[in-house]
Amino acid sequence: MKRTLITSALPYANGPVHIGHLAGVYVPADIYARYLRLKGEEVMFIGGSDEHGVPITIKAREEGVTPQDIVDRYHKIIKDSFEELGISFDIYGRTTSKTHHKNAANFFRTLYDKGEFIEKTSEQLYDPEAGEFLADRYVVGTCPHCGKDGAYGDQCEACGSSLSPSELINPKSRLSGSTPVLKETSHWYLPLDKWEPKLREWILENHKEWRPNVYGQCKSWLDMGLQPRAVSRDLKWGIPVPVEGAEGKVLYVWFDAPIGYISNTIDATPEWEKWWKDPETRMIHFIGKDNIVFHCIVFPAMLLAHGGYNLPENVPANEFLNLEDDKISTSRNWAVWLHEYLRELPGKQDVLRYVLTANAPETKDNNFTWRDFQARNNNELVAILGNFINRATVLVHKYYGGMVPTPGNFLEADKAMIEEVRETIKSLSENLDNFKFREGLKDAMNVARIGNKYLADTEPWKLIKTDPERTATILNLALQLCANLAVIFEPFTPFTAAKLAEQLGIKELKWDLTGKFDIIPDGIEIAKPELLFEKIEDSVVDFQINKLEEIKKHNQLNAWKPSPVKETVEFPAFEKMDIRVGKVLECEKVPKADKLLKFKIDDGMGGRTIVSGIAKFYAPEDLLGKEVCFIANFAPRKLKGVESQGMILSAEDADGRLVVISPSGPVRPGASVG
Ligand code: B3M
Ligand code: ZN
Repeated sequence: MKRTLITSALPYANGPVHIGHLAGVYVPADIYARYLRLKGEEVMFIGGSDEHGVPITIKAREEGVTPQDIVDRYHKIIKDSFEELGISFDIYGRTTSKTHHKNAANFFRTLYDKGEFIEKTSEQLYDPEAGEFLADRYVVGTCPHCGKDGAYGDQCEACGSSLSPSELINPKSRLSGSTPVLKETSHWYLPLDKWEPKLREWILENHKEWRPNVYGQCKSWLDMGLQPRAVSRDLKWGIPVPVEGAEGKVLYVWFDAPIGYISNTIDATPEWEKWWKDPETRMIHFIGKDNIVFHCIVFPAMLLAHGGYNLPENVPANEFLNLEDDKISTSRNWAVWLHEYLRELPGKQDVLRYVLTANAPETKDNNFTWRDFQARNNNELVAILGNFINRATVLVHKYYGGMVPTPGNFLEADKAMIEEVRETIKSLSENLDNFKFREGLKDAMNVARIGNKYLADTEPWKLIKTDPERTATILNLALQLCANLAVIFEPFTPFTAAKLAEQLGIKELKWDLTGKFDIIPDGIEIAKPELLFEKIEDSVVDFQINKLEEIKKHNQLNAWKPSPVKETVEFPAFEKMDIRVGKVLECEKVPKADKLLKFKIDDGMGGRTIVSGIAKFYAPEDLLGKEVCFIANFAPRKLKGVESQGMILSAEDADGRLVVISPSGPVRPGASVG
């Protein structure tokens, strides 16, 4: 293959990007692009914002601004923060561009003229007050699966079920709050079923090497049987359907967005066609797992229907990244936002890239924690990689004033080290060729480990007194190993690699330097060592962890709703419940029961024992002498061998802790509550 077109999913410009997006798509795509470039291959790396779609119009409506305002704002934030993280797009475009509007409309028109669409009329939800059809996200209601309110027409975020708007119980329009009605409308559909045999053969027969998660999802879609899919919508924001009589209709966002990859290539180069149509070009889509069907089934069907385009060679989709063991969520603000990270941890781009790759959710969902972030920085980047480079360069400065020493004969230990480095880099290349970035990063770090071991075994700091010639060989090889590290870490930690290359006087990093041990000529002077990584202190991650804790608290407060009021009861039923006030005379823990406290209560009737499950919230002495309310005619029951003659009343506070209910002024023991 001559060249590789790399695409990365176009993020919706309705919010900034977070670490989940980065770990899932942009960091691996960038590693791959940089790796191929280092190998001297021709690469085109496409990115861009997805600026259509209902989430954008909803956000605009919420803020009382136009959709264009929203996408302008977030396109800039996203683009700038990607750049600062070193994501090396050849172009970062946007789907509101003129090129894209024209290109997507032409694409649709070609399929339309070829008779590739079917036109169908169906009933869809319509807001009679607003006079608009309602896209899935514009309808909210009660989830038929979990019963929670606030489920959207396409998905319930509480339980994760996919829904269609007609399944919602008590649906409401988000435009006007009115109840939607069904109304007829006609749309264009791409008959995916027509392409099913081709897709089946292409994926299931010819791409068995795809990741199991991707292959598996495709197989289950294909096995269910493909249906025609609507490619237009009744919306105001989007690319108008380029057909007479289609007023008020736009291209469905998932029809236009992948065409955005093509449009952005057109903006990048007049030679765009060679990247899309020449069979000598391979195309790789980097995406998250929720985008698999669009990139493996729908977009390929569009390309087939159009004709003349290549299909992707691979679609290395990732699973999801969690944050501190909880699902990343934009609506709950449960995320580490890239633009905030860059502001709060300046100069630490490579640390984030490293940690996200080390924890990449390649085969299963994975987790990001700030403690792990700190540990990987301090124990790996600082203690292994930084330490080796620092030791080698400091010794060269100490013994030779920074001049690269001339090596003598290689001993067995040297040859073994060189061989091990070569083997490890070979494994690294294979891993990157197969989109195994996490494993690849391990290999890269192992090369630094080999360096540390080499120095520890050969002890040049001792030899310098007795065998200066041997010391020169060791330190020369150690520097050559540093040069190898500069190359192999470039895809992962490009800022560090560039600094290191400069320090070592390497003009251009190239993959074919790897495994070589004569990269740096002897006699040249290397720059003064400068620390490549610094330790991250507890205070830095504590700040981040506190920030997340605040968010969690805020979410809990916001999410809280009193439970629904129970069925109506008449006075006699209430009267049956005998609630009294009593005074706590004694209180102790119940042995072998960490939840239970045993109370002796003065009930004005000779006293009684009550066992209550509040030991987690009160120490025995806390309630001594306090007046509490209890149900006096509650049937006695044994708890851990103690008979409880009643039930103490309590309520939950904002942190889920039980608080005992007391009268607001003094009353006599045994007084009835009513
Ligand atoms: N904007 C969805 C997403 O960000 C969508 C990707 C488009 S790729 C052509 O998950
Ligand atoms: Zn639900």
